[in-house]
Amino acid sequence: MIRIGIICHTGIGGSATVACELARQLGARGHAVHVIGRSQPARLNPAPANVRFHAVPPLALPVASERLPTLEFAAAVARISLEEGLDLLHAHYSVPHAISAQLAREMVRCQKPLPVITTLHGTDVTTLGRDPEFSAIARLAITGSDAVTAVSHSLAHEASSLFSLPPVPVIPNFIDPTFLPPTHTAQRRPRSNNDRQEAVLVHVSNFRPVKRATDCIRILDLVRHRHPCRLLMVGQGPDLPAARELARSLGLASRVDFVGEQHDVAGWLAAADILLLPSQTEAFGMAALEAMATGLAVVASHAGGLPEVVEDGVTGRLLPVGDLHAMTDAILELLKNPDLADALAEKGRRRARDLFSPDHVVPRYLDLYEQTLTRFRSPPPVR
Ligand code: GMT
Repeated sequence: MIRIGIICHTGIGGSATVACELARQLGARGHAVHVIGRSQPARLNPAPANVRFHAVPPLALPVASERLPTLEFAAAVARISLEEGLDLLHAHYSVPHAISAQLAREMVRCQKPLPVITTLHGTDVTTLGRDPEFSAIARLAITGSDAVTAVSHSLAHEASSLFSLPPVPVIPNFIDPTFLPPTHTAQRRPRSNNDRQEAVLVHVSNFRPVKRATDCIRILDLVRHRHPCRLLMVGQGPDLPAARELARSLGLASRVDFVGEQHDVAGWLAAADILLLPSQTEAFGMAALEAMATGLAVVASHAGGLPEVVEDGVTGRLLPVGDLHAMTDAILELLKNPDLADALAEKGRRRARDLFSPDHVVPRYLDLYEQTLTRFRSPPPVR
């Protein structure tokens, strides 16, 4: 049994989903898991077997008007590591969580060895790694970790070339098919040959500029002239007002439902025909995997790690970033050919189950934990 501290974001983003589901899976395999984050994630309430959540509150320090999240996390992680006798820390995102974990490792060094394993999720490399001010800290977060993984080959290559690192091992994200309540699959929208049936597109994201959420509105505008169609926009973030305004100015307000952040993403996916993910880049694209697992064809950008998740022409369609006409044509082809859409959806479901199931992925994390602990416990070579 390994005592594992998982440090992660606790919202509804993909990295939080993966970290919480990893905690659940490790707990189910008999390991003691302590998830450390800002606020109780809905996915861990009620807490699964052998999993405990520890909230890190903001520090009320009269001399510092600024927030100090990295230090707040470091102090909490060091304390929890000693109280709970943790064997290792697994940080999700290099900045800030790997930095906090490394500070905690140094704070407890005299009392216990505490290796830090870091999983890179995307913007910690693709955005921070290119930022002239932050790239040095992003690099330190990676090189100071005792083991590093990336969620896709695309991200691993980018990290190694940006920071001149040896190859970074890849452990992909996963989805637990049993976590999707059976009613969702049972309620899957029936496809129809009827050309006049209104199709439903769905987009799920945090509406950051990298998601190109306004592309979804423009694509709806192109599709609806050739097929009755509406669009579900699930999530919220900086580009939400621009997406709303674009929908209004194109006369599409009544065809777009902005439903905000939703915990039951699977339920919204099941109410749609096609997932639309026109991102500038995605390290992995958790929304695409969730769509595949719920039996939905995906139309997405050919960018980042998406081709590792969605097989073009087999489980969905991947088109060049920003090519709205190609995405529109791909959607229309699927809407006009429900058998093709069903075939893609079925292959997507199988791909999710065969390549991205917990049983495929979780043992790889456990192997890495064991290897790292062995390395830490063995005495240093005699010189
Ligand atoms: O996409 C985001 O901006 C959120 C971020 C997150 O914290 O979940 O997503 C990143 O990590 C996910 C989980 O590994 C990946 O599925 C997303 O592709 C990745 N986002 C980007 O690379 C833009």
